[in-house]
Amino acid sequence: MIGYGFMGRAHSNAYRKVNQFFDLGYEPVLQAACARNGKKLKTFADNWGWKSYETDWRKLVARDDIDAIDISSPNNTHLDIALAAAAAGKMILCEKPLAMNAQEGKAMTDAVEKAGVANMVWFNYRRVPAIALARQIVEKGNLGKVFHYRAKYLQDWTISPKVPQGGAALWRLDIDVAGSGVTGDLLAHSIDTAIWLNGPLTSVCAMTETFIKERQLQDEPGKTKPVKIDDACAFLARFKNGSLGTFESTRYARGRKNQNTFEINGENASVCFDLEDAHRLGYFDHNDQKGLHGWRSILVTDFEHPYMDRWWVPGCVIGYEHTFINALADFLKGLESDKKLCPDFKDALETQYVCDAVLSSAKNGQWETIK
Ligand code: SOE
Repeated sequence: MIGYGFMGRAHSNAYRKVNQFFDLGYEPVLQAACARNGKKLKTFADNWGWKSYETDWRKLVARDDIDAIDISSPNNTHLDIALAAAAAGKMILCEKPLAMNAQEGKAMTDAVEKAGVANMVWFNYRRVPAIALARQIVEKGNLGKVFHYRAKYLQDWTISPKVPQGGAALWRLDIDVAGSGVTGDLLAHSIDTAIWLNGPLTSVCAMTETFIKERQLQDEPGKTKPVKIDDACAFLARFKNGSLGTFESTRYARGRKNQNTFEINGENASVCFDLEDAHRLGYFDHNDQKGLHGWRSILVTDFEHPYMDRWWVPGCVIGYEHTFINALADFLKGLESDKKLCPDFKDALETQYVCDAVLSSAKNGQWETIK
């Protein structure tokens, strides 16, 4: 595994737990962790039980005792690592967004396809049981014709102009490392979920804003640098199935810490979800008995709900970290069958095309068609 930040911890936890909760033919071995800062890396590796560590990712990729590479490092490192790992015949589990832009994402997708290596992207929210239940409801056709898809992804941690950019944790604010702001970081999640639940988007029209134009550099005290990322982004979309979409994301919604929501309105029923109330799925069924119509709030913890037979007894909720364990279990199970693993690089590339179209629409003020 390359990287030891927030995602390095979430993924390490998944590797350690997955076989305790799922019956799988494969068992991950925590063979080596990799990052540039050897001292911090050792502390991290010892804490999570990684057997060894490397400070140069090229050495890690060259090791023949390693079958899979997990890319948990910042976005500007994904391309080179993925190309090298694919060429070395390793499986790849890559953190989202797939790449800095679609051009990089396409090169990565071509490389894994050419090498024929198993690959996935950690769009963990697909593995929230309530979201997976929404997918089952959509697949059963309960919604009927879909008219509207509405998504929001709101946070508030960059409102202070004192928050610096760059360096560990704050690389998300640095365009050269992140590739974009909320579009790649947050809307990529919303778009991935939307494509999964409602099919492909065909065109978008977006606006973005950078509220704080200049920030101090975390690693060079006293120096500042212009901020080039999108702090906020809102876009309209058309879906292939004829429905209309609205998407909004910001890191300036005071009070919203990680509010990831969607609502789908169909002719027969609607579903809605809010990550801040993650174990519940809202469902409205127009076919309910007259006079008893109303939104149900389904507590998604029963054994028949997605993933929940693997966890506790009904009523006992699971959390954020479990979505990564569920995702890893699906990946490992996929290795045992011919079924396409998803979301893989190809799926994530679709999301990347939408992100690119959103950013260029925001620049040129025009509707953009999705490739
Ligand atoms: C950003 O704050 C972030 O950590 C994203 O990078 C994650 O993908 C998201 O799930 C939580 O928020």
